[in-house]
Amino acid sequence: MLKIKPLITYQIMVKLPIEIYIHPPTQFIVDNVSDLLPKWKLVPRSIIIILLHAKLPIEKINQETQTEKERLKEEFLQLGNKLKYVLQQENWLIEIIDPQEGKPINSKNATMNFDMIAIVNQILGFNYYHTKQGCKVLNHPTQKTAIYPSLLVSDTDNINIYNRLNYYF
Ligand code: B12
Repeated sequence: MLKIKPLITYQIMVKLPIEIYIHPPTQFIVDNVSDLLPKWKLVPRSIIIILLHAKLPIEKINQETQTEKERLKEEFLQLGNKLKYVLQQENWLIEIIDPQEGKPINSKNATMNFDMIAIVNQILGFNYYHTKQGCKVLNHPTQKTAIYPSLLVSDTDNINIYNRLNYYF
């Protein structure tokens, strides 16, 4: 059962859905902000969880899943950069978190990475499981493992982001 409803938009190349959830940061993020976002002098007020629907399950490692993950990362970066541009016009801070490694794209010296799966589990309540190699993989309610989680953080509030997304996208 979903705790909050997503905004839905669509990918550019393949018309698959993108779920967008806007939420205040978790206590873990607030407590560890200097390790997660070393450039920031303040605590973020919003996190934007972006779940891109994948063409296929991505829990296996093979050429198909790697190609699909690259495509999804590109889709995420296009959306992330667009939102970044919109919010920066109004002098808000916004950070794109690299979905592969969980560190801000523009400050790789972070000493802790955003654990996407822990965040999605905590905020949205989606389950996950551990692979043999110890990676946590999401079990999305409808998509199962055909989902690509990614994240943005900002110092503006949830309502402002929500309004910008509705206006521009
Ligand atoms: C490291 C990693 C791996 C490692 C796993 C080792 C490990 N110990 O984690 C390796 C390289 C093995 C791996 C493999 C795979 N991975 Co991987 N991996 C990651 C990565 C980069 C980080 C995971 C992480 O942070 N782990 C945290 C661990 C290290 O810490 P922990 O002690 O267990 O937990 C602490 C935190 O959870 C913390 N915590 C608790 N609450 C909170 C809240 C917040 C906000 C924070 C920051 C921390 C936090 O407290 C805990 C205790 O200290 C994520 C991307 C990301 N940034 O999330 C992708 C990611 C989880 N992987 C992913 C995938 C798909 C895979 C694969 C399954 C397949 C593939 N095609 O790549 C393969 C596995 C193949 C197989 N058959 O096993 C996807 C999952 C997508 C999904 N649909 O769920 C992710 C999200 C990357 C992506 N965007 O594509 N992976």
